[in-house]
Amino acid sequence: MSDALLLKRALQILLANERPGYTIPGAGIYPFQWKWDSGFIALGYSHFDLRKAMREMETLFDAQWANGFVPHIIFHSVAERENYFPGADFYHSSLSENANIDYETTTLTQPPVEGWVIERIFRAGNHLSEVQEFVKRLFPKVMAQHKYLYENRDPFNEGLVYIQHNWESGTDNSPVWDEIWNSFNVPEYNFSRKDTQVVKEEQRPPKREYDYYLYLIDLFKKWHYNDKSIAEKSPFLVQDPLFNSMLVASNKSLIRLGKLFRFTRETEQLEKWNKKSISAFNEKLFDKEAGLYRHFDLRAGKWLDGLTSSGFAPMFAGIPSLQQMKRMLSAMESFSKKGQYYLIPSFEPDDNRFEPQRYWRGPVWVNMNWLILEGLRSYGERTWAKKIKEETLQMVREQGFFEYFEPAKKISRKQGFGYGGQQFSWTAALIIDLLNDKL
Ligand code: 2M8
Repeated sequence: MSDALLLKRALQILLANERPGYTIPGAGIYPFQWKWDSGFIALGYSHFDLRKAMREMETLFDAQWANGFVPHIIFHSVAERENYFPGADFYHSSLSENANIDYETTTLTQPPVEGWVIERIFRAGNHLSEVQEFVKRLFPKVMAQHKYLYENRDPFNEGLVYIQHNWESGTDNSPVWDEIWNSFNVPEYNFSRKDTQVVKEEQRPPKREYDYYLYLIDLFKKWHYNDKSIAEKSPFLVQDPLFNSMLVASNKSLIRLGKLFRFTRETEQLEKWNKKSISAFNEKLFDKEAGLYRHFDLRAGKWLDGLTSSGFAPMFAGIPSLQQMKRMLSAMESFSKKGQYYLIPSFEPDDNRFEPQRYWRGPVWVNMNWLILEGLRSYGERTWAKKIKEETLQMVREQGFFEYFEPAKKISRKQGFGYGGQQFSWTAALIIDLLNDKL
């Protein structure tokens, strides 16, 4: 497929997934607005329609809570209620004193990509007063989100924030969570899965894992979604390298924007937060032996077992030194299984828990590839960045605009399809970005 055709398809997908004021990640499987998906989607829009890009972000922040928290799903459409589980009635967000009263949302968040997304939108249209006004309007909202995170998700004041649920990581069923699930018991829940009606079971998390996901939310409900109680009592409390990288990268973007738009007090605060975050990041999460960053389990007081593509995300935020970055390249090489696999599988292929088709347990994801290649480029590592870019385009050409992708090149060539949802928005949005890129 030519680049022109690929671009045309990508544009068609984004527009087909567009709903009034927001864009769904994928029809059938994800029928509402998702937080970090909206960030990648806005980036795609910024190449051809800045208004759509700005609107995607504005709609997301309309659902922000009183305490700055930004929920991970906004259940805009009543008509789609029956098509997704767990929905608004499971979360029961009004149990929290901070919940948004105008929108039905979840009570969990997702990686804070908004700061750097807004900077990219600004760069795409900085001469336009409409875009400048957008930045001025959104800056305080993103700032409020960061304040929420630093003040409520960092109980030991380390500069690293924790996630309270695997759904907050974005990498839902990663094998790194397995040992947490093995550390406690939960009841069997009775519910009807919606995801496995549209995607094959072997490409989604098993039912027993969903019981754990739901149980955590039930615990939080009991505590009225109070972060203090969650930090004190919940069995799941993790400092995730992807989530924290997005926070640091967004801090940096806000610092640059804050200087331009004279948010002086905020900029000083962001600089303080970031200094602390970066040094804690390198001291606590970098695994010298493996050559990449790890997840830290605050309950068990140790790294979680397993190497993931999230461990490469800190490059996007400029966190590793040049020397650490070089070390990460050899880790990346080993994820490629001597070139047999497309870069970058979501989980280390030599680990016996690796599953090439199952969601975040092995397949390649376009958003992770994009973040990592942007990170490499910022270090001047053009060869690797280009390699990931080309492999990503090739994989999408062979398999289509799927949610996630078969890593083995041999199988990809023959099979002609990927996994999970089809006509997937962030895949399309980021392909638009890659095709517009001069790398
Ligand atoms: C997946 O997560 C949702 C829950 O949030 C699900 O499985 O129902 C993840 O891949 C997540 O990162 C993504 O934002 C979401 C929508 O694409 O789907």
